[in-house]
Amino acid sequence: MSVPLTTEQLEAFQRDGFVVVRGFYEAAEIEPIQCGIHAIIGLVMEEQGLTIEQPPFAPENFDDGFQELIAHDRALGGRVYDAVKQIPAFIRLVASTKHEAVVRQVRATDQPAIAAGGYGIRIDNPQEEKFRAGWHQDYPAQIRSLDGLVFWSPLVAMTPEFGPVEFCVGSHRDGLAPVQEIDEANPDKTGAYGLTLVDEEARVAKYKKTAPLTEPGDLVLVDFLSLHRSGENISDRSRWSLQFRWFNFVEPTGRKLGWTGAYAAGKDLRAVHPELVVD
Ligand SMILES: O=C(O)CCC(=O)C(=O)O
Repeated sequence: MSVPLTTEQLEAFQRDGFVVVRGFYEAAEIEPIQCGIHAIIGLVMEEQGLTIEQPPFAPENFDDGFQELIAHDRALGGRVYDAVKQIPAFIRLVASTKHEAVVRQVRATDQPAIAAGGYGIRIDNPQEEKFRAGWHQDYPAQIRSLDGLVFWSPLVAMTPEFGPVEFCVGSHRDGLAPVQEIDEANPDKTGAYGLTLVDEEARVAKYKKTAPLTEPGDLVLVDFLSLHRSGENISDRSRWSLQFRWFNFVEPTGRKLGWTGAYAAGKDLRAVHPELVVD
């Protein structure tokens, strides 16, 4: 069996609920995605008749012009967001044999699975709250299997100003956390974004926090039960990142539930896991 993670990386993942794997992806896997994003931004500008300057593609400036585009019309950001997850190089990476090998190794399974609708490219815009993920575990938002995994990777070099993802170290070991379906402080957050932890402050207070700074090509592998949240982007550029979610067909809870999805699959968490949702 292929073992992509070292013994140290595997131990760190099991202990902390996440692990950073530097240089997991090659430039040849990442750059075609950045290049596709650059092209889509250009096509949207052209279609809108905008004369925003867009330099030729380079991996460092693949999103040049995007801030001007969303300043002109924020809805065009949504158009780009929906389009970029249909870039062939991105879809090729979703089903990468590298991901499959990690799931096989980490979950000791012969039946890895890709979470339908569980992949995408986040665009965390400067100073925007609506789509910022608060403290959460991925399982209630995705279901599929209790031992699912998130493969998270940045398309821009992370700095503290970008608001890197923050983790509660070791929180996966305390199991599933109950949730409410409304974020009282942010009532415009809906679906998975509206899920908030019950007694959030007390729950997260007990863990050490860390927010690793990563580069394009690095992987952050995250356990579906790990508590984490988006940082605040206080820079003047959008924070672009890849998410791929895989799960395990053999895990008993997922199997019992028929590997159902949640919000992205149009399913109601309350119908599947009533004990998890508190009024
Ligand atoms: O990128 C982020 O800010 C959050 C990502 C996240 O929560 C996830 O992929 O589950």
